[in-house]
Amino acid sequence: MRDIKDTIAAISTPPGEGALAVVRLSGNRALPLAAMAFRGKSGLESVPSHTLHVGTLLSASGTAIDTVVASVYRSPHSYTGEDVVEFSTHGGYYVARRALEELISRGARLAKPGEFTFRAFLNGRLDLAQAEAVADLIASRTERSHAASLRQLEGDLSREVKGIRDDLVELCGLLEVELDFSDEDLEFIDRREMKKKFASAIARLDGLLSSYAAGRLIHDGVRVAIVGSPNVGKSSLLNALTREERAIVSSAPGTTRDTIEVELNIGGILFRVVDTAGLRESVDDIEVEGIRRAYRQIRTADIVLLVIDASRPPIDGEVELLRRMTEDGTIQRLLLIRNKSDLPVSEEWSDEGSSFLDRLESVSVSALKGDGLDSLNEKLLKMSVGDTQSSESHPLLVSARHKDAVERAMSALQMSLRSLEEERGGEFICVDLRNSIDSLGEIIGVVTTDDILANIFSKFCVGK
Ligand SMILES: Nc1nc2c(ncn2[C@@H]2O[C@H](COP(=O)(O)OP(=O)(O)OP(=O)(O)O)[C@@H](O)[C@H]2O)c(=O)[nH]1
Ligand SMILES: [Mg+2]
Repeated sequence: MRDIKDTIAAISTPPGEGALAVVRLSGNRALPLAAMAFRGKSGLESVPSHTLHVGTLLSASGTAIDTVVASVYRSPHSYTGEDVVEFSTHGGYYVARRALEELISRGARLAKPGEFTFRAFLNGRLDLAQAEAVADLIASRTERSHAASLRQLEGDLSREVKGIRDDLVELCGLLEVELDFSDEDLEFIDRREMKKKFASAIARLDGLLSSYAAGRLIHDGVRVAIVGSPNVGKSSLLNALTREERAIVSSAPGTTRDTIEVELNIGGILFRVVDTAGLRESVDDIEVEGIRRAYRQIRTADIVLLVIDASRPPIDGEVELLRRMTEDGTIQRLLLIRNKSDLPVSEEWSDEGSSFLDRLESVSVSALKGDGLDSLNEKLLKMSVGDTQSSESHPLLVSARHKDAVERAMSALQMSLRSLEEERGGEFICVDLRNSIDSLGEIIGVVTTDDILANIFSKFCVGK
């Protein structure tokens, strides 16, 4: 994909019937290739950048394919930094494909996934974190994930990473000069001053790392598992949250077997809520499998909603089950749902044995009547993204790749600081400092490998 001599072409709109489709062309020969297939008032090769031209797209034999609008962007002022022509054709299954074939038969090459954005990266139009944000922006489905990817595209994260990296590069540079004069025992920067700079970089990296807990959930969505004993109203709760009869509800315990997943938008965040089989000892093979699946959901959930039927006393083994859940260190966040609040509360939930439940975050709801759902939604939001606001000034870390790089940068920086504190030689401080600089460089693409790039751009759609 690093070969940027070819002129590439692709359909940039999704397949299917629609009013318009866009066929995009980028590269050295984009203008002559487009001009060959286009008949309009002016020849496309000589028109100025950022202009639109109505005309006819022609096959090699001169027959008309479609009436189109050609948008012309000249290098370097285009998305890719190269000459770019975009043909807006009529939509549908045939026309855009036919137009693409025509451009390819005249010498363009079919673009690989993400290749336009890859060229934008190679030509310095975007850094790597910004290029990744393009894919995220396209994939975003809620207000908050959209806002996060837009901010990353605008360079929020890149600026912060570059700022920290520049400071470290400067430190490293001074240490290296010092090493060159090591015979003379000179110190170019005061060690106290240096420690301050380290502390500031560590604090900034720490800020990024701590934004990841919320950033990941904003980016990937929040997995919520609804669990509890049979018949407590788990499926009713799922239906109430979605305002749809999604899962079967019945008064017979053991109704739900398979897991049922729905997606909800709460406060601009995507929640993937899963209803599961009621947890109990069972000899029924299908139910046992359902319960196994329920436990799998519990292990992978970001938030577990532990549902009880507060209108009846605990059933056999239920208190024990609840206690196990609350003590299970693998469960990240637990919210107790006291369901059936439309009925009188059973006193037995206040017994000594159940007092540990009072220490849990909880909410009373009636899945049947829809009471308490607003407060449940509020708690879900607070437990997942806390107080992070979409407009907050600190950049968010949303991708596992970035978090991994920041973690490596942090541990190298801490090792470097230790060398400094132990008053070891400048070369020791520098080795780790350079590693830290490189890790940060991976985020914005100053340091990359073909593997990293292939991995990132292969996730794009063709035509972007
Ligand atoms: N009064 C009242 N009844 C409810 C409420 N929520 C659920 N129910 C009733 O409780 C019974 C069980 O509801 P489900 O939603 O099927 O319970 P479940 O936890 O999914 O049950 P399993 O799938 O068998 O584990 C049904 O008869 C519901 O109508 C509620 O808030 N108030
Ligand atoms: Mg159910």
